[in-house]
Amino acid sequence: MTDDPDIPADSKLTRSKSRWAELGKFLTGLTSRPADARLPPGQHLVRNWPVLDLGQTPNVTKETWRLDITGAVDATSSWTWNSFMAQPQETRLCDIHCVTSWSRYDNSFAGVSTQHLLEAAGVSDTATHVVLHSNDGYTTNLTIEDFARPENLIAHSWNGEPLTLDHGGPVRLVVPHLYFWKSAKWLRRLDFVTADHPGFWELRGYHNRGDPWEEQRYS
Ligand SMILES: Nc1nc2c(c(=O)[nH]1)N[C@H]1C(S)=C(S)[C@@H](COP(=O)(O)O)O[C@H]1N2
Ligand SMILES: [Mo]
Repeated sequence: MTDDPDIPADSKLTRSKSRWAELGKFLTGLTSRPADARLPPGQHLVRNWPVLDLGQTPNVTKETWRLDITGAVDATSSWTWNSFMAQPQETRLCDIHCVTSWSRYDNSFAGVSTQHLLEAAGVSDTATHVVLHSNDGYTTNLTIEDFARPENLIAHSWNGEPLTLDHGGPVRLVVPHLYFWKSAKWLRRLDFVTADHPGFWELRGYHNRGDPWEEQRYS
């Protein structure tokens, strides 16, 4: 059923993941990726880390930061910095692919896995999507299966240092398998929903999913 050692065999998430596997939900996009490819089509490599956002940098501190978890959940909850840092912490290496065509290799992010959040927050089996809400008013949408990928992090650090404000500190999402606009900076609220609600860029001509290996840039 599962061979992921982080997931208890009987958990709600495991049951959900088993159902998704039966439905073949994970068998999209990446199947067309050449075995030896690292740079997706149309991308070029950069060594710096560009800053891209709506230009409204909210000044959120660890003390004032809250992450609300709402919608299709057992009970609405809100994480403070201390309760967030008390969750199991992971460090993961990933490549970043921005839809504006830059890619950056070998980024080490640290934080809490989205799989852990789904468990800890008691997200309902009825949730099909999540809408990420940020302190700058930005929103973006993900399916639950894209949100639940084992490499995704709710991240507070990059390459061993706290995330700078420019890059979404104190806390941002990191979803490496999709274009980086899905990785919301200045995370404020996760709203689990039972229908799709396109976000800021998705309502403005960008692809609803954004798989760089399929070049899903525009809708
Ligand atoms: N809150 C918020 N998150 C955001 C954005 C934004 O404008 N606001 N821009 C997105 C886009 S388009 C990109 S490419 C990445 C850029 O992240 P970076 O500035 O850390 O490289 O953040 C994404 N997350
Ligand atoms: Mo972007």
